[in-house]
Amino acid sequence: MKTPTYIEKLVNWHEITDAAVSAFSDSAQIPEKYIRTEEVLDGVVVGEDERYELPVIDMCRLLDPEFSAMEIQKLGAACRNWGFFQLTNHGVEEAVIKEMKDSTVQFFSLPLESKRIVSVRDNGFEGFGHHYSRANDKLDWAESVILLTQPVEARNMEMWPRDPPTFKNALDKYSVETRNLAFQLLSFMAADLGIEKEALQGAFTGKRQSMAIHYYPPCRQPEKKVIGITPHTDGLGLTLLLHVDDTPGLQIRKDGRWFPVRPLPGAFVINIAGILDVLTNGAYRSVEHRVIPDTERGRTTVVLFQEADVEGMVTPLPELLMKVGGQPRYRSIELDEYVKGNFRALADGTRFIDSLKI
Ligand SMILES: O=C(O)CCC(=O)C(=O)O
Repeated sequence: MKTPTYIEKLVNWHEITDAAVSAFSDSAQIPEKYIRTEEVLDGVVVGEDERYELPVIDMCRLLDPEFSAMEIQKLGAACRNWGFFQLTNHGVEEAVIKEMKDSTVQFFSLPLESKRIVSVRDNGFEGFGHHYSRANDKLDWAESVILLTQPVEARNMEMWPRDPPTFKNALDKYSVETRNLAFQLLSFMAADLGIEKEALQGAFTGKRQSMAIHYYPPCRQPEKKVIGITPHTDGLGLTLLLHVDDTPGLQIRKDGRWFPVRPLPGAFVINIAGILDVLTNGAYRSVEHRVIPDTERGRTTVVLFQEADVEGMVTPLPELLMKVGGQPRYRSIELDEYVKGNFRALADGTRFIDSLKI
């Protein structure tokens, strides 16, 4: 199956070379193209000494009639104020998660030539490599694989790793479980927004899901400032992130400061992406985040992106506007145009949904 044309030529991919692998393996010599001093120093990082709590939502409480209303309120506050939360007791089968984690670790442990069998090709967006920013041609301190996972007919199986042999099955199952989890969460978000769950879920039904797996090697020279993922906001609908290990690194920008996420064992990190921000007419916020590599330990994550639209448009949900009698805060735009604009903005380091604000 051909790569969807809407992303062609828009994602900047860079091949992982032997030189990158050797820089990653001991970080003794860090090539100039990875050094991002200004970006790393932009904004204060909240330190260990400051007490702060990123929201934690408990799925068991969402499902328990006794606590559900309270937990839904907490969920709504997390989506409005932070755009991020950790989700505990999510109910995704442990065996599915384990197989996905193991397969991801095994893939990244392969020699470069084995990983390069699924290197990104020509103008495609799926496969192995690392992305870079068009604005300054700088590289992230990471290697990644991006794949389209749903709908099943849209999968480009040539780009799915064959090694380890468990990978395809693991991702297939994981993709279904995470989609189901996303839909369950959307029903509680709808309750918080005061609309029928079908209105919100409907925007996600049958839509694309894609996956990124990332490996961030340690960077043993902290004074050489490198970035695991350049600051960005996610463009699609809802993002579900799984920490494969307990290495921290993800930071969320709030009120001009970076808040490090302390991964809770077994939890997902969920965040609001641009389309959901627009669907909720700005009630839920898609928030900037970045990854700073650890100085000692590598970090691996599995990230799932659920896309959404309303009859091909990225637009505030009519049900929501009717309910609050509010004015749309964003102008409507066709999904394909939105995705193109979003990728262009990502490469330029800007935020596309800001350009849709009325
Ligand atoms: O790996 C992470 O912690 C963040 C990944 C991310 O932001 C992304 O894939 O867009």
